[in-house]
Parts: sequence; C-alpha cells; structure tokens
Amino acid sequence: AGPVWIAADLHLGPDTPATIEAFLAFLEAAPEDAASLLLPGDIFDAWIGDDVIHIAPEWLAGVLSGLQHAAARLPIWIGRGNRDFLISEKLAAATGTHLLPDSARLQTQAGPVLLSHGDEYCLDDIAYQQFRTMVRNPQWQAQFLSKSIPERLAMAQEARAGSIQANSQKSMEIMDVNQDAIEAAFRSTGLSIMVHGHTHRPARHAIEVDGRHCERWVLPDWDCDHADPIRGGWLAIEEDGLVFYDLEQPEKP
Ligand code: LP5
Ligand code: MN
Repeated sequence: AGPVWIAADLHLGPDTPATIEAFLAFLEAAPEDAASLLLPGDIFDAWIGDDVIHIAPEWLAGVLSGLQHAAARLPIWIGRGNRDFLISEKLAAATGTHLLPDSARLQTQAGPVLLSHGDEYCLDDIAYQQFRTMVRNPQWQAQFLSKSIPERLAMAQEARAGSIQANSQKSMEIMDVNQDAIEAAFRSTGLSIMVHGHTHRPARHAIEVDGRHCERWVLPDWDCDHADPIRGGWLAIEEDGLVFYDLEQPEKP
C-alpha cells in the first residue's frame, strides 16, 4: 500500500533532452513518495520495436537506465500508447519493469481505478481507429518488425508527419473521447474512477452513469523542450483521493 503515481504521454525521443531530464528527475523522486509507478502509454514519441534496445542511442540508453534504477526501488508498470504500441515484454524485462494490459484495474488507497492510455475511447475519430486496427494486427506488426531499423525509422517519421497533417484537419470534438464509450466502460467494469492520457487535455470530469457518480481524470502530456511554459505532471492516488502534481510546482498541487 501507499500512493500510486501515474504519468503518461511523455513523448520521449532524440529531440526532447529537457523532457528526458525532467522524466529522469521524476523517476529519482518517485520511490521516496510512491509505492508504485504507472506509465500508461506514449512514454516514447515513436517506438519502432524493442530491438532498438540493443543499439540504444544515447538519449534512449539514459531513459532505459533511469527506468532500470528506479525499478530496483519500486514496482514500475509500462503500458502501450498509440506512439509506442510496439512495446513488448522484452522492454519490460530489459528494464525490470512490468507490462500493463491495455486496460487495467488498479487497487489503490482510494479504491479500484480503471487505467488505460485512452485512445480506445476516441471512437469518433474513424481514421485513427482504422489506423489503430491496422498497426495492432499481429501480422502487420510482424511484417513491420522484419524491416531494418533505418526503414522502420523512416516509416515512423512518415506516420508522424501524416498524423500531424491529419490532425490539423480534425475538429477538437472528433479527437476527444466518445461519451458513450466512456459510459460503457464505467458500466461494464462497475468502477467509478477512470484515469487515462492521450488527449492531452488534463481535467477531472464528473459524470453520472445510471445514477452512479463517476469521475474521469485525464493526465497531461509532457513537453519541456518546445512548449512555453513547459508542460507535464502526474497524478498521485493517495489516501485522501486523487491529486494532480504539476512539473513546475510539484509541492503545490
Ligand atoms: O500521435 P498524435 O498525437 O499525432 O495523434 C494521434 C493519432 N495518430 C497516431 C499516429 C502516430 O502519431 C504515428 C506514430 C507511430 C510511431 C510508431 C512507429 C510505427 C510506425 C508505423 C508506420 C505506419 O496515433 C491521430 C489521432 C490523435 O492521436 C487524436 O486521438 O487523431 O490519428 C491519426 O492521425 C490517424 C490518421 O487520421 C490516419 C493515419 C495517418 C498516418 C499516415 C500513415 C502513413 C504511413 C506511412 C508508412 C510508410
Ligand atoms: Mn497517445
């Protein structure tokens, strides 16, 4: 028992040295206050397969060793997002962390909590859901992973550019979660607290589902490199409830 810390959408990569530094400081601090640490997706800006561990460029080597050191001090769970859906047991094993299922039921001091990346609820975004179905197909993944690392890096870059282009044409509503999907999740799990990332719209939403009071907490994304002011933070599930901690002023939630 003890607080659970949750952070998502760090989007770490070769162009995010300051965000990596903030994440490494966060990993150092976590064992002092948290009993476990959960990272439900988009830890990486683009993850092309766990075999990159063996040729880890410097930025990645630093992240992996940070995870490994922290994982020796508290249990860490890593999850897949839409940027790092290719994370597998190999990355977890290499860092001494555990792999989160796409949707997890957490036991916390504040009661049971439903945790996921959040993209699964974005059902109005048909183009994205088609993309998701494609890249989550084991055959597609095997074929992608059979390509060389430079080929995969080039495809990842194309997909990122394609995504940025596609998103500029989509409305904010389409890119947010679908309310029916959220209600269905509260209904089918019977849980009344949900935490997810992905939409980059940190908030605490209260909703009634069949007369039941439910809460949906949305995690912020992190950016200490290109955003001004910097963005990022985590959610702590403590005895008194859920608390957001902002990267800029962690002592004052
Ligand atoms: O990620 P973000 O925030 O920009 O937007 C997401 C959805 N986009 C994605 C795509 C990822 O960003 C791509 C990065 C994956 C890196 C992993 C490497 C594996 C390589 C894969 C090679 C094909 O998840 C976006 C949502 C948004 O969240 C909000 O929910 O709208 O969805 C899309 O942009 C999907 C598009 O509408 C349709 C697909 C465009 C991708 C173009 C593929 C080009 C393939 C080129 C391969 C040679
Ligand atoms: Mn995401």
